[in-house]
Amino acid sequence: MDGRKDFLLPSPCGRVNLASNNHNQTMSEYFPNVPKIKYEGAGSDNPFAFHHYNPDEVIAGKTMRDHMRFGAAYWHCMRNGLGDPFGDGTAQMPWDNGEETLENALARVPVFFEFLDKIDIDYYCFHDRDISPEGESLSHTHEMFHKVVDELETYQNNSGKKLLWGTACLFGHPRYAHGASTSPSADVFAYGASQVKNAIDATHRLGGPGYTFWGGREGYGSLINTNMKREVDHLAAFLHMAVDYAKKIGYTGQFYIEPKPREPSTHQYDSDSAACLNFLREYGLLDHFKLNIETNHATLAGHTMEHELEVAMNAGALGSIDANRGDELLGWDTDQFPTNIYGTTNVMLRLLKMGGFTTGGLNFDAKRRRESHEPEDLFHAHIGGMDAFARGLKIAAKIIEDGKFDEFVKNRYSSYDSGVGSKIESGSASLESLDRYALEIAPPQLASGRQERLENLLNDYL
Ligand code: XUL
Ligand code: CO
Repeated sequence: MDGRKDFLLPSPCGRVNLASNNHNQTMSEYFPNVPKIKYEGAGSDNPFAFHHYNPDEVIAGKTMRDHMRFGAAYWHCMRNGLGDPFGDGTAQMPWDNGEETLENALARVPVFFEFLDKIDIDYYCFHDRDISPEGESLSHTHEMFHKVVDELETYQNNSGKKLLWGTACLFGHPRYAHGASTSPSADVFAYGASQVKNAIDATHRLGGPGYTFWGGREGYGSLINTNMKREVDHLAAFLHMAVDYAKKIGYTGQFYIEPKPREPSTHQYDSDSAACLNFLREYGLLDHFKLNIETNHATLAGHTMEHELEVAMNAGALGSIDANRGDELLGWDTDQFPTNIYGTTNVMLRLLKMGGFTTGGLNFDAKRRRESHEPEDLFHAHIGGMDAFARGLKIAAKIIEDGKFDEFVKNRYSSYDSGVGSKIESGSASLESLDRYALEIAPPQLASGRQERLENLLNDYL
């Protein structure tokens, strides 16, 4: 369980400690103790500086900024009170009066853009309900939503900051307790469709190159009351409607599905990369969707992040990344900031090999720990994540340039480059021809996989 259910709902949980009632519309600096974060190099001991992320430095033919396309998550930065299942929120947000009003929603926008400016992050992502509240009716909800979208558009235009992707929160409100497109209620399906229509409109208007579907409740609590076949059919119908609507309004952004195996559902239909790809293929959606892979979701699925990335890449379907990490001692989606250089190196290795992002980026779907409740902690958290990815990028570029791993792996499969192996790969071998072949040769001699040697080599780069 994570804190999002506390802050995406107008629930008292997680909001209790936020209201300080000293919100001041004319305040120009919401983070007065934090300077604009700049690169100072590895020798710096300034905690408000990048020690490794140098946005304009060119690595492997591109600036770090262009490789990374870092994004900040509106939900974690602006709406996460840092509550957990056992306690209320702790986050100090002096700009937020804790009310679910349009006025308070609008008041958060300049804070977020000051944050983006000071942390030097170019992109952001949001759910509809992060940026604006539920209203008295669905039309009132949409009306407030588009007013905040107007405000975001103004701030984007004035700052040059960009939307990476938009999405609709189809998991927070109690109406989605049984799912949205997979709810047994067709009226709930329709409400979800209405939210998605408006969220796609907003993403289109804000120039977002991507739109994400994360189906937190698109799964089941138990099969005892579930018609899985109908639910999955409905999920596919929902996504087809989104594809059709995008076409109709001329939105050419990339749709993403974000896999996660469970939490809050017991089983989420988009459980991992392979399950998503199979679903997309089965329902004729593969041409319209790529995957947004999140590290902590890979862990929950019992996979490494590298595994999830490679499954997606091999299908030409790696679209974007939600950057974070889990905690080995906790079995849930802790959404911690990525600080593990092994992890970031492994991600950047795949990304470089893929040729980099087109529409996607590295969105920090990550939150501070509950104890890191001061506004400046938002900066320490993102600085650490950005520096960790910068180091991962540099290490990965060097590994690729040296080519030692690639050469080893290439040699490991070289028996398929000629002779019987190339016949197998080209499809010109058969069980009979291989039977004749195998009977004639000496028993196969196996070469070592040298896993430990390669692990040592990787450590030499770190
Ligand atoms: C939930 C999660 C979501 C998606 C967007 O675990 O990762 O925030 O990224 O809905
Ligand atoms: Co995510």
